[in-house]
Amino acid sequence: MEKLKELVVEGNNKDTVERINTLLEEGNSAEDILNKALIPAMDKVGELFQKDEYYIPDLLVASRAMEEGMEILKPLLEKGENTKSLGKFVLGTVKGDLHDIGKTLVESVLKCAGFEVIDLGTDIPPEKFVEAIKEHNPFAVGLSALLTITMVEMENVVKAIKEAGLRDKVRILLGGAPVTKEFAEEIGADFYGEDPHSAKNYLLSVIG
Ligand code: B12
Repeated sequence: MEKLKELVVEGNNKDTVERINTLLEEGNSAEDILNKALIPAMDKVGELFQKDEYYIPDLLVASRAMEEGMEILKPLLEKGENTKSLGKFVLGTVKGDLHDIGKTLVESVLKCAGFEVIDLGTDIPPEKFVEAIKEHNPFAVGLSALLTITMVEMENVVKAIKEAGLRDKVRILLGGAPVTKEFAEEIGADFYGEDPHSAKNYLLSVIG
């Protein structure tokens, strides 16, 4: 696992993929590989970036290795996906924000739990969230933001949902590294999830 973490931090896609396949063959689970190597690798990359030891190209190369690794793990995480839908969930990264690794993990975990996830992608303006709610009629919406400056967009989405008269129809969940429970309360969202599992448990409690 430690070796895999190093490979992702270095942005070595080819060896990352090989290492993941070896770890899987050795009997490690996709969840373990994710939690013990890939996510800690991204944390390390963030640290190096903050210390000015890594620059944007390094971030990009490392996240590409992470994404290639996720390509292998995603189907395994979504394995056993329920065929009967527990309800629709609209998900997106807010306007101005291109980070989608965490959002993709939320998608996989919720799909595996049996929710139908409509992933809008990244850089999604408030009106697109509103349109998606009107079109798909989900019981909950998830917003992701990784930048302090894009967190404010979450408030704009909550406002837009209210203005469209849809606030009573959906639960609003927030997530992403800079977001907090206090912030979620302050802007009138229903739930802050520090990881996909807490979101899954919350959604399961909502549907009863
Ligand atoms: C990879 C990465 C990138 C990649 C993103 C690639 C991609 N496809 O996503 C690239 C290179 C594009 C990038 C760009 C930038 N980045 Co960047 N990036 C990162 C890095 C290293 C890792 C993020 C990540 O994927 N983590 C792993 C995932 C699994 O964790 P996560 O996203 O937090 O998600 C988890 C939870 O938060 C939660 N979750 C997430 N979303 C949701 C949603 C819901 C509803 C729920 C319930 C839960 C949930 O579940 C996930 C699993 O547990 C972080 C450092 C860090 N430690 O976070 C910096 C970081 C986020 N980036 C940063 C910066 C500054 C930038 C840039 C502005 C750099 C620049 N000057 O251009 C740009 C901005 C581009 C843009 N407009 O968005 C800063 C942000 C500082 C701040 N607080 O504002 C960080 C913190 C680095 C740092 N230490 O300074 N970045």
